[in-house]
Amino acid sequence: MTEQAEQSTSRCGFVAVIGAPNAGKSTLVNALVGQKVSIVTHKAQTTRFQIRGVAVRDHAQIILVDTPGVFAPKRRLDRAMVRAAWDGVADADAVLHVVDAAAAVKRGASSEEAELVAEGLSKIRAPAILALNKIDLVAREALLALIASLTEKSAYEQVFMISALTGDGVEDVATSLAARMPEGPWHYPEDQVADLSVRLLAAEVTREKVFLRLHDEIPYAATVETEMWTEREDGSARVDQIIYVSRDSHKRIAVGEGGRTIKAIGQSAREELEKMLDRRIHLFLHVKVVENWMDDSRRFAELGLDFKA
Ligand SMILES: Nc1nc2c(ncn2[C@@H]2O[C@H](COP(=O)(O)OP(=O)(O)OP(=O)(O)O)[C@@H](O)[C@H]2O)c(=O)[nH]1
Ligand SMILES: [Mg+2]
Repeated sequence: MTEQAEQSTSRCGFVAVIGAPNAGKSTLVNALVGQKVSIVTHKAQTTRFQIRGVAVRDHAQIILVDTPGVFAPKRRLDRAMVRAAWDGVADADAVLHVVDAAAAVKRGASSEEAELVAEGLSKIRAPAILALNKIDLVAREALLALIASLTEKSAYEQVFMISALTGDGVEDVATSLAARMPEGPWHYPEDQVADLSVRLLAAEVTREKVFLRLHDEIPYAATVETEMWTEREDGSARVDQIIYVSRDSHKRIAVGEGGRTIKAIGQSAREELEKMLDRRIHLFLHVKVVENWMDDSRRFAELGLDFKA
């Protein structure tokens, strides 16, 4: 094949990955990309802004737009997150709707979130694909009833039963998405898997550890910023980050007795970051109390969130 002919077969497009909080959207994006680009926790509302992961299959570059979960928003940050989720859908070539099958079977397919997603899907032009996720937790018979009720609510071009965690069915989703990408040149270089800056990625990794280590209300009211990134001559980097919390009492919990909690958060964040970047990192974490960071429009803008959503 000549170079020209090979180029003409290249395809590239956007896939918006949407669904209720905790459905497994980020886990699926990571599985499709083949490495971690978006943080994952057992808590709802982990992803706060759009994250692009890049998967390549059959000459097609599939740009997966991981989005915050769709739910009925109450706070300003919530509203901006839900807006960011739907913004990802507007220009997409396909929409991948991820549903937590285990949760849906337990409580019945309909929920406020399910209704919100169904309503949103009814307004879009791009073809929607349903990925019924977490099938490792559900009996096959229960899935059929669930599919019947979900396909009644929205028109899907295809339905997949998958486990983003074990990888079961994930390649079938990849093949389907690749075939749906329009012809055109690739947006990203061959070896690029994500498009967030290393500073933001590092902040996200630490936020994941904050979510995993601290319980209840603190994670939702906390944010992480990379303040400084200093390259060292020996090839390592010094990374200074601030964990912002909204109250003194939260700061005490985040730091922990004798600094034990913050040390553990720092250690696991550093280990993960070193693995992801394949280099040595010296991570310095500081905890600061800022009462109203959630009402700071600058912070929203940095994450591509709409302050007035
Ligand atoms: N058993 C099982 N657990 C899964 C599967 N996929 C994801 N999970 C778990 O579900 C939880 C939520 O996963 P995430 O990928 O963070 O979900 P999300 O939809 O991105 O959540 P938000 O960003 O909060 O909207 C994590 O604890 C995952 O490990 C799966 O196929 N099977
Ligand atoms: Mg997520």
